Amino acid sequence: MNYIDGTFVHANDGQTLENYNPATGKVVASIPRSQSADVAQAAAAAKKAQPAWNALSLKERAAWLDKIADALQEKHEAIAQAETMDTGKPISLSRRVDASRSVDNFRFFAEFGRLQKPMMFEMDDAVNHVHRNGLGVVGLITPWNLPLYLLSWKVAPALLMGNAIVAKPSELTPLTANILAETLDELQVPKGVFNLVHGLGPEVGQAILEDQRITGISFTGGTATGRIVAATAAPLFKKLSLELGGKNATIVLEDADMDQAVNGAVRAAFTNSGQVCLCGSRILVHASIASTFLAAFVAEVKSMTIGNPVESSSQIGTLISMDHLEKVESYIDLAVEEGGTILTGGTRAMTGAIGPNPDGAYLSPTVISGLSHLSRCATEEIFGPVVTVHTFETLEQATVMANATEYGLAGSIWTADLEKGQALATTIETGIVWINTWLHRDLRTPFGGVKNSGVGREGGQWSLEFFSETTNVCVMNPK
Ligand code: TXE
Repeated sequence: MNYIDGTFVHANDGQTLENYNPATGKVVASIPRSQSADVAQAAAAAKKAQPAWNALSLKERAAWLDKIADALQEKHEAIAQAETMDTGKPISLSRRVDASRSVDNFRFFAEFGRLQKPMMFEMDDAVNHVHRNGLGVVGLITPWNLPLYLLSWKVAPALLMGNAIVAKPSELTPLTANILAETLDELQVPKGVFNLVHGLGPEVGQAILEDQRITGISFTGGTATGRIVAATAAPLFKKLSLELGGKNATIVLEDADMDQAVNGAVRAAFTNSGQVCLCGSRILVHASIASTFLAAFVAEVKSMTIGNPVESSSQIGTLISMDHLEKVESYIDLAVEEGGTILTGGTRAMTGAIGPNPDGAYLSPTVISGLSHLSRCATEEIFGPVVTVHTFETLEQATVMANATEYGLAGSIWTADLEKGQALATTIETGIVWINTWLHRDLRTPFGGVKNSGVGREGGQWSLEFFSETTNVCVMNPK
């Protein structure tokens, strides 16, 4: 159901969309296929509710975030189960990452809000006071790979800074957004402050982009969609945050701790079946250690348990959909055409505790070598359990190879020489680099990409700045 002005409602015209479990191919829910009329109602409700919400103090809104965190914590298992049913990701991952981080996002921004100090700039003869207010109504558009994790990453700072929200989750993964709406409803968050409108990107998403009452858009999704978002929203002078795709390099230097590097590279490549924008989908390894590294890497990949996502033992579940599976497979075919060698994987893995399920979008983790670092498979975002491996001789070559894509989101460097690692990190065109780790997050730090990976940063102060407008009041000292 949509959640508009504090009420759960169907789409105005009653249309629906079916929502599938990618592990079984079965329909698990039906959601509204909303249109611009539904968005208009949500935007109107948000616009009405926003001034009173904005009038609360930062501390009062932070207290709301704490309540939301507490309530979501109680639903931790329900959230994990819903996320696994919607995405096909292993339940252990949904528990450890999706459900936990959704709670943490609210908890973090509550605490971070309380730490904010009044901003003042003194002059010889005057004092400037910087006031921050919410932007107004913000549109939050989120993808399917980390549904509640990414939605809550936007909802929490947006609420904290005094905004009212019109949110649209991916049509492929609507379930946990509903849990969030139910939670806010149970807590009696003022009506209209949070509105949820389900439906398709070109219909609901587009209407959010175009609605004049919505003054800021925070979008996470594919780069191609990001281009449409920017083209629609920029001429309307909406504030825009774009978190887009990635084609991140895992760079293994000759002095790396081999076990640590192999383990890290496997995690970076195959977490959530490679469907994380931060995934290390290209491994650049120093030629002198390439054969040792590759042997250990392939052995570890082969040992991963592919299975029914609801089983705690499964390390790899399904991809998001059969359509996406076919897209990823087309890249594997292309890799072979481009001269690559498949070292492991590349096949549908119809396994799991429930027995082979040809309707499940299972694909075994795939490692490809022998491709040019400029090949399509090594430069385009595949967003699946596919990693290409390339070798380099010098750090300069590693930099050139790492930078040879249109993307610039993240990367990791594995080395025993932290100074060398840090120097190399500064040569990579990217928003985030990890050294001897991957996806190790401090929520205060800036998160986002350069080049076609996006515009702007999220996290800590960056999120607060995005979701607010400042007014500088300059007060002349009395004579
Ligand atoms: O994402 P979309 P898709 C990448 C990945 C994947 C590709 C496409 O490579 O294969 O993007 O995935 C909404 N106006 N990433 O098709 O379409 C849509 O309904 C407004 C990387 O699922 O970008 C959904 O809510 N909104 C990424 C959201 O945009 C529109 C995570 C994202 O969907 C819209 C997911 C429109 N015209 C995919 N069209 C990451 N960076 O993590 C669609 N949407």
